Amino acid sequence: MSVLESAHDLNTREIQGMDAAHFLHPFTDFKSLAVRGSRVITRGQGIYVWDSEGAQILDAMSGLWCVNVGYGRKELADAAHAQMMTLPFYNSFFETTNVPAVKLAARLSSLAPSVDGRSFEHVFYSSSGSESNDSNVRMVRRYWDLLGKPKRKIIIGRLNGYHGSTVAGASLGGMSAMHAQGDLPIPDIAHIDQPYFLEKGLAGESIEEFGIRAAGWLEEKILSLGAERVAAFIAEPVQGAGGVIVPPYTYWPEIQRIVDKYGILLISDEVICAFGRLGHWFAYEKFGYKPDLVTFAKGVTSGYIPLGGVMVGSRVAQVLIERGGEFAHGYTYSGHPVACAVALANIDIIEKEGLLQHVRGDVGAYFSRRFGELSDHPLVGSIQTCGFMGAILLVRNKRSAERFDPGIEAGMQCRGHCFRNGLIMRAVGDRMIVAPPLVMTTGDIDEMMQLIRKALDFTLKDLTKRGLV
Ligand code: PXG
Repeated sequence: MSVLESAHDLNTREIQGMDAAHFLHPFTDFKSLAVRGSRVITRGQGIYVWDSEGAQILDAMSGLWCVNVGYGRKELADAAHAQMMTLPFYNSFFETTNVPAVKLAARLSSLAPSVDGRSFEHVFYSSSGSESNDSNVRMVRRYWDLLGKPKRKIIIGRLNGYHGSTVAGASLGGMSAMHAQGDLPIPDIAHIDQPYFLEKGLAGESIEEFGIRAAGWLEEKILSLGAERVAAFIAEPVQGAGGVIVPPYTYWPEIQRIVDKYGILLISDEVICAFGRLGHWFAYEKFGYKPDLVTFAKGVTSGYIPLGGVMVGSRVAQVLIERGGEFAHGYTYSGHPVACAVALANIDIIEKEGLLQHVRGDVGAYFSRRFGELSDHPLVGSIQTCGFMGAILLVRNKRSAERFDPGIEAGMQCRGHCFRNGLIMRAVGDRMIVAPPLVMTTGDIDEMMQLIRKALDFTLKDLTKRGLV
C-alpha cells in the first residue's frame, strides 16, 4: 500500500512527522512547528471540528473566516459530485463558457445591490482573495489607460489592512511583517493609517469625530501624491485579519465623499465581510457606500472549494467592454465549473435558511449582547462586534486600559487555552477574534460564550501566577 493510501491509518505522531518532513505551511515558522507538531484536523460537522486524537473543538473562526454554512453540508458535496460527473473542468478562455459559471455570474449580479444607478452586472473569476486583488490591480490600471490617463497608477491601501499574500495582494495590504520580506510593496502602492479608535483616537475626541479625521488621511494622501496620479483606494469594510477593526459609522460616508471629489475608484475588499458575515450579501450595503469593484472569495463557497472573484461595477465594466479590446489577464481556473456549482448550492442554503436575516436579526443581536457581557471580565479592555464578527482586547489593567508588553504574548496564551479547552479563536496580537459559522443558534452561542469565558479565566490565572497582572 502506498503512503497516500494508508494516510488515514497513520497515528497522530506519524502524520505530524510526515507533515514536518514535507509540508511547508502558510505563515509559519517551519522550524519551530516541526518541534511542536501540527494539530491534525480530521473531520467537521456543523460548528465543530475534530482532531486526530478525537477532541471535539467548537470552531469559532469558521475555518478561516469562511465556513459560513457550517461543516458537513451534503448539498455542497452533492453539487460538486454532480458537476464533476457532468463536466469537471473546462476553461473559459478562447470564446468558451460553462453553465455553472454563467448561472453564478447572473446570480451574483442579482444579489449585489445597485447604488445610485451604479450596478454590478459583471463578474471576473479567480480562485482566491489574493488572486482577485491581483485582478483588481490589473483592471484598475487598464481602466485608466483606456481613459487616456495612464499616469493614474497609484492604489492607496491601509496600514494593517489585509488583501492577500501574492506580490500584489501583500503590497496592497499594510502588514509590516509581510512588507519586510521580498521588497514590498511594489511601486505605485501607498498606504494611510487605519481607523482604529482605541489606538489612534485623541484625548477628548469622540469616535464620530475620529471617523471623519481618519477618513481625512485619504484626502491628505491624495493631495500629497497628486490626485492626477491616484487610481484607486482599497479597503475592507471591517478589517478582519487586522483584528476586527470596526470603523466609526462616520468613516465610510466621508471616504465616499473624498473618492467622489477626486474621481478615484473605490475597491471594497469583502473576502471576509460578504456572503452573510455582516448580515448582507455584500457589506457595502450595510455601510451605504458605492464601490466600483468588490473583491470576494471565502464565503462564496463557504470554503468548501476555492473560488474568488471581483464584482465589476458599471463604471469600470463599461470602459473595459466598450473600449477595451482584449484584456490580457485571467487564470486557468477562472469560472471553474465545479467551484461555481458549489457556490450556487451555497447561495441556495444561505437563502433557504434565511442566514442573512439570522445575522441581521434576533440571533445576531443575541450574539452581540452575549459577547458584550464579557466586558465584565478583568482581562477584557474593550469589545467590538459587527454582524457575526467579534473582538476582545486583552489588557493588563482594566481601569487604566494599560496594555500587556507584546513580549508576554497574552493573546497567544489565551489562544492556547482555547485550543486545550475545545475552542478555536484567533489571536491578533492581544485581540481575541471570533467569526463563527452563520448557522449558530442561540444555544450554540451560549456554549461558545462559556468556552470563551473559561479560556479567559485560565489565561488570567496563568498571568496572575506569573505576576503579570
Ligand atoms: N482580502 C481579505 C480582506 C482577506 O481577509 C484575502 C484578501 C486573501 O484571500 P486568500 O483567499 O488569497 O487567502 C483575505 C484572506 C487571518 C487570515 O489570519 C485572513 C485571511 C487569510 C489568511 C489568514 O486572519 N484573509
